[in-house]
Amino acid sequence: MARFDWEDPLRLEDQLSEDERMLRDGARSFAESVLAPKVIAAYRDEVAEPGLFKQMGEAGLLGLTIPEQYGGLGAGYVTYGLVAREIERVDSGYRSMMSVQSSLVMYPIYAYGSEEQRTKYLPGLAAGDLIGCFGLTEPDAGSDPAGMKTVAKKTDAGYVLNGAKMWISNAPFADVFVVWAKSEAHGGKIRGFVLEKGMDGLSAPKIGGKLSLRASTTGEIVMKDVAVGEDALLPGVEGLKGPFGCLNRARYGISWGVMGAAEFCMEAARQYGLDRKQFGKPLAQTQLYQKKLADMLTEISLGLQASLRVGRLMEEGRAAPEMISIVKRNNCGKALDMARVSRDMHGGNGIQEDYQIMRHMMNLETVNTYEGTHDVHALILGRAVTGLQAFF
Ligand code: TGC
Ligand code: FAD
Repeated sequence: MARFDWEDPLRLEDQLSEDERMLRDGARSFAESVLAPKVIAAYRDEVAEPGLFKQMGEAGLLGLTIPEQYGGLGAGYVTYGLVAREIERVDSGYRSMMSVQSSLVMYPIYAYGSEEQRTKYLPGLAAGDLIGCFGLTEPDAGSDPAGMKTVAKKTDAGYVLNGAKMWISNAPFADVFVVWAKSEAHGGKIRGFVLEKGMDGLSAPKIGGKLSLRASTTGEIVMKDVAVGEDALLPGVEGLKGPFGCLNRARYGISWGVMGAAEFCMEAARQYGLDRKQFGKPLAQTQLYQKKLADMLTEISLGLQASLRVGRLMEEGRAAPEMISIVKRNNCGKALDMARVSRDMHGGNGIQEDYQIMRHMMNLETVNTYEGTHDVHALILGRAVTGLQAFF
């Protein structure tokens, strides 16, 4: 009879290559040595840490899937997911910093950019010398990005952009802004533009007052007559499939990342239950406590297997966006539930920053909302099942 290992219940380890395990272990060691020691204070004090990008770049964590000639590692999507899991085991905000840079800034420049744009930006972004952000959401266009108001008007020299983006990760300290706008010269179709810090009319004020994802800095992007040359346009894509192509990759990474946060919450609850005695015995020896751990173990095992499957299909070029909706939606929703349960299992201590559960719980509220809310992914899947779209 095979032995059961609660730390690897469905033998995920056996399904990974040696290279995948090696890069995963490197990310774990970075997360434990660099990120974990600072996260409690960073979250409490809402510390902006642009310097972390350089450290992530040196550790090879930025643009993992981008070919080596542009500074990436040319790694597969399973590696990317495994790394997201390790970083988010510490904090969703740190994973956000990394995944925006990799999937939402480097990927579109690589996939839709000209050769000049690739060579100009990608090596610096991979090294963490440049920091990127991705502007799709607007104050009046969140779940419905087609309703965006940002416009690009054609001029003799290039384009002039006007508009405002909202809730943009990394924006206040970004050097490179991938921004999506309706281009009048292209029949009002959505096009991508690469803007740079310091351009006249471009600003990125910080959004304060967040009670979630506080270790990641979020801002607006305000564009007032920002004039750019023709070389700022991403030539390779037109329409919403441009930003959605990037979101597919980021959403997939999130599906792994949140499982890392959930694993942290589950392992903490297990240890707490073994250590804490009430009514003369460890909490972990009660039926209710064990049921909660069994539910968590089950959801995490299934969530990881599903993400692994989608990652392999992505590597084979056979992943449909709806598959990504399944894992983004289910893993985020389940991770949030698990963090709430773990918070409860820690009793009063569960609200303390030292136990770290409440921080994960608060972060996961954001992760359940961004990159398509839980309900928006339900509607994407509902449309696939019925053939009827229920968005409007
Ligand atoms: P719809 O008619 O469905 O599609 C319009 C065009 O886009 C194509 N498309 C996709 N292409 C590639 N991948 C996908 N996943 C795609 N989904 C759609 C589609 O084929 C079509 O192409 P074409 O050539 O026919 O024009 O568009 P819709 O307007 O009805 O969309 C509806 C909906 C709700 C699915 C979509 O708008 C949606 O997903 N909304 C959620 C918005 C969202 O996810 N925003 C994320 C902002 S970025 C962010 O949150 C970053 S946080 C990062 C961090 O800090 O970690
Ligand atoms: P809304 O779209 O107004 O949704 C509000 C509620 O209505 C939700 O519950 C939603 O599910 C529901 N809803 C919407 N439409 C329907 C419908 N048709 N039927 C039923 N229910 C519906 N965006 C970027 O572009 N770049 C970033 O880097 C970025 N980073 C972010 C970082 C943080 C910390 C946060 C909080 C957000 C970030 N976002 C970013 C924005 C994020 O993607 C949006 O918040 C998200 O897409 C939801 O949009 P909204 O906030 O406008 O909510």
